[in-house]
Amino acid sequence: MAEVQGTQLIHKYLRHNKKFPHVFCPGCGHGIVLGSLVRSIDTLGLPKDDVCIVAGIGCSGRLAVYVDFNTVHTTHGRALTFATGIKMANPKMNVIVIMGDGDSMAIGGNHLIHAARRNIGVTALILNNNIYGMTGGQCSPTTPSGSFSMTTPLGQMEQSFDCVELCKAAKANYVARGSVFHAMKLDSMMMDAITNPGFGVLEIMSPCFTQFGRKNKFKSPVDMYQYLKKTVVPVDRYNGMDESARQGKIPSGVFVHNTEPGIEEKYYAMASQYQGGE
Ligand SMILES: Cc1ncc(C[n+]2csc(CCOP(=O)(O)OP(=O)(O)O)c2C)c(N)n1
Ligand code: SF4
Repeated sequence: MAEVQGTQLIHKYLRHNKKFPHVFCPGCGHGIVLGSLVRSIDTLGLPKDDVCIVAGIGCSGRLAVYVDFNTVHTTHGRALTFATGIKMANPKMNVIVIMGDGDSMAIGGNHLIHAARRNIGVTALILNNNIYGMTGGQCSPTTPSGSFSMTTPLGQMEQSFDCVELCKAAKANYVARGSVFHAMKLDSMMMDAITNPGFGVLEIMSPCFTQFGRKNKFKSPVDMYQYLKKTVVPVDRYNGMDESARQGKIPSGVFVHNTEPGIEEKYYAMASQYQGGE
């Protein structure tokens, strides 16, 4: 049954006869995000023409290439700027932005905090693999302190960003974190994020064995999924833990759930007022 549904979704939503085979390495988490995205849009019943996927550059950015919606594969770090323009021009469009941790929090970090501050009505999916995957494994703003990368061969000396805390501080309307190990929960968070008004962020922990795992003593991609199973815990459980039990754990769930309308709604309401509408 699930297999039949999977085949139907492939035919309905993927550019299966044009853009495949895909570029993802065996065990890459990004393909699971792609599955979750397609299932979520299908379950929500959004017409394909009412969805626009905007992505930056990176392995994560490739997701936009594979799906048969309105899609824009933009420049590294600038996906949110394109998405902002699309949403302001066409507020009825469901605009979903896909970025890596490098894309969203390094080169595009300024756009992330201002999209949150502005409350533009787009959904940002941040695929966090703790590394620059596509370009060979340089450290990113979420590479944990002490871990190894191509540019930190003796261990990362800098602190890392916590995406959820960053977006909370920047006043995003909706902030959640999931993982590709918990795929069913991911589907429901993704639907929640897509349907919530204003700026929504869903951070998704998505392993990259090729560029991060191998350098950090993971034996295989499976080892990385087992790590997610052990370390990603529901936020309620996390909040009930003492400080020592929290060490190494990643809280998951919904952290902010406001329903403030996006700036595009306020803008059009104001425009109509000044054009003599109300
Ligand atoms: C303006 C610009 N700077 C740098 C690059 C090179 N570049 C392409 S992808 C990438 C990093 C991708 O890492 P991330 O955003 O974390 O995505 P991932 O590949 O890990 O999914 C970089 C630095 C670029 N294409 N354009
Ligand atoms: S390099 Fe990493 S992020 Fe890129 S496809 Fe391979 S496993 Fe995925």
